[in-house]
Amino acid sequence: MHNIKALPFDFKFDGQTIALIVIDMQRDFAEPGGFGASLGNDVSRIGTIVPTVKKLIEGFRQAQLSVIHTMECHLPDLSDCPPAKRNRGSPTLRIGDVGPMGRVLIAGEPGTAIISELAPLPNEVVIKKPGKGAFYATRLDDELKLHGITHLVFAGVTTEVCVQTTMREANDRGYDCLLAEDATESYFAEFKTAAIDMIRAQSAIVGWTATTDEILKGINNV
Ligand code: C5J
Repeated sequence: MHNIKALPFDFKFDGQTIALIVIDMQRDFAEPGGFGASLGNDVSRIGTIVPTVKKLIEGFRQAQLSVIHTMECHLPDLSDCPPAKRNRGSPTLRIGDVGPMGRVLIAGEPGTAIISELAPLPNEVVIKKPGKGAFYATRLDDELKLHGITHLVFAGVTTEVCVQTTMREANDRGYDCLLAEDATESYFAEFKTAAIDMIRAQSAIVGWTATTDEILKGINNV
């Protein structure tokens, strides 16, 4: 049995049953000219976690544990993008519009790609997701079951949107979920703090949180 020092109490798991899910570390959320910026956000906050997310990914790879990446994106014909999502608000660019990094949030476009420092290896699962949650309209649950995964560590962006939505979906499906506090970020500092508090409140009602260093110690049984 492995043990990670976490809040609100230690997170325990058996050897190969744990996987890392890196949520939406895409240029569209982290760079000027992408989807995040089109909504009026200061995207510079997202880049600050790249070294920590990289350290976490490398730790999982070295421990020969699964790393799964997700990408929020849509088909070029937008058939998987509900009008309610595309037409909401007054962004400077809507999903599918042509921006400085290609068509916003469209699969295969330069801006939709995962940040190069965090690029998936050829053997790693990449889940393209049309929603905020990574289980909605994807094969994620099947992939996890196929590999006997019961425990999930989460990193990525944004804490209170795609990360938290996916953790809630996973929790409802029976996975034990742990968020790497310093490997997730939001455009809003207060939303990140609130999301972390919400997740681990009420005896881990959605899941646990821990630092990347504690997670790496735990997966290596240090
Ligand atoms: C958002 C995400 N914030 N990955 N997506 O639209 O959190």
